[in-house]
Amino acid sequence: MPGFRLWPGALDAQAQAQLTADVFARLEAAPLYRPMTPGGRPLSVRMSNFGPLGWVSDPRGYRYQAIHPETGQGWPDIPAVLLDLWAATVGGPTPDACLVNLYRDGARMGLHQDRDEADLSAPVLSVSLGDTAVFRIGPAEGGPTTTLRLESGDLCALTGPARLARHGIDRVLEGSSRLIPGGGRLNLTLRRAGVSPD
Ligand code: MD6
Ligand code: FE
Repeated sequence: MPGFRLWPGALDAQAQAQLTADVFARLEAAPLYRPMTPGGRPLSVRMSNFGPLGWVSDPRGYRYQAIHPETGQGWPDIPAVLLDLWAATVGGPTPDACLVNLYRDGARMGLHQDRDEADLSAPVLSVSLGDTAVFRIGPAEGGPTTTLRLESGDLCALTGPARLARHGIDRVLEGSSRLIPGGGRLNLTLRRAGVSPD
């Protein structure tokens, strides 16, 4: 699919372990929680955010906001290594939001489009850590989808013509990695959510 980019094995074992430690340290200040869908059901994925803006969902809808909905505090900063990965892959103006997703106990994510960002021309970059996921992707307009596996250390991005592709996580192969303390899969997605300051 044009605009879908994949960098398999971009992070080696040591980089994965360091990034995982960085993420869990920041989650002390911004705990994972289960957002509610606008329809009032809890998501199976647990979430938090890093950066000036964080993606949230609740009965009022989907949006980006500067504070954690449960603690009322600002989100922790984005780990520097993630900003470096952005610069080395998709490049362009620096991201202002990093959504953290933790999949455990059969959590999955339905097909969706990432379209809550102010500028839909900026890419979204995803970093996978821990258990392998079955990622599904298809055209923005609907129609046939394909699946591929995202393994620990892989990066992928939705850019250009794939920016509004429909995508989701069918399932996570539980126990396929020992990286995450307590098991499961972490996914970090870097975005430009807000309005560019120029
Ligand atoms: C996940 N990823 O891998 C979910 N979004 O857990 C996403 O929803 C995603 O992988 C935008 C761009 C890349 C992604
Ligand atoms: Fe997404």
